[in-house]
Amino acid sequence: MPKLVLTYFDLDGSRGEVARLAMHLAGIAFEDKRIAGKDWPALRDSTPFQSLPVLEVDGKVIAQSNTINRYLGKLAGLYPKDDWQAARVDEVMDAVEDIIIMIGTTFALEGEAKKKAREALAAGSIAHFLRQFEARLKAGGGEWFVENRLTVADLKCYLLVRWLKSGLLDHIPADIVDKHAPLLAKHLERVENHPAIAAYYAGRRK
Ligand SMILES: N[C@@H](CCC(=O)N[C@@H](CS)C(=O)NCC(=O)O)C(=O)O
Repeated sequence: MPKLVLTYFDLDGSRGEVARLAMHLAGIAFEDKRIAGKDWPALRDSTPFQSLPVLEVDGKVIAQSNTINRYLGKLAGLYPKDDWQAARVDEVMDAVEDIIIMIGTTFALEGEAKKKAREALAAGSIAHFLRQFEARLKAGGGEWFVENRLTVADLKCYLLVRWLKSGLLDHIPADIVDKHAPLLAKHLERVENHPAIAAYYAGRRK
């Protein structure tokens, strides 16, 4: 196994968290380098695309979260070997990324402008994407997206759903997932109750 160092912000979610969960699930040793917001400006230009996460593999650096998720998914046995199943995993991960970007654009807005943009997103793209994810989960058998087992697609979607249901996003109703994609709400519980994931977050709370 190569020497792995994952650099991401010091938060238990968002773009760097799939990589952490995948490595914990597979019992792969890695350095979990967590960056405080105040230290980011000094680090920014030393990263390949002025963003995190980045992964060092035996001293070589690779960026872009879904690229990292695929690479680690392969190391962790959480990514299909079959090209078509792999494409189905990629489709979910890239669509989740699209939604994260759409929500991200609203963070710079304030007051009524933010409210309008978030409400439009909730009624439009978020609802639509959730229904599409639900359909893919159903097509995969209802429990996991592909191959009847947990893959990095499940981790990526789980983190989005957890964020949407958290109530932390003003003007995006916390019941949006239950309303449009009840199978995804159950999927969140399935991932959260996975013994390795439950143990990981129990450890993080200590
Ligand atoms: N396409 C990139 C986007 C990375 C990205 O925007 N990361 C955010 C954190 S989730 C970041 O580094 N923000 C700090 C900044 O843009 O200055 C990926 O998927 O890794």
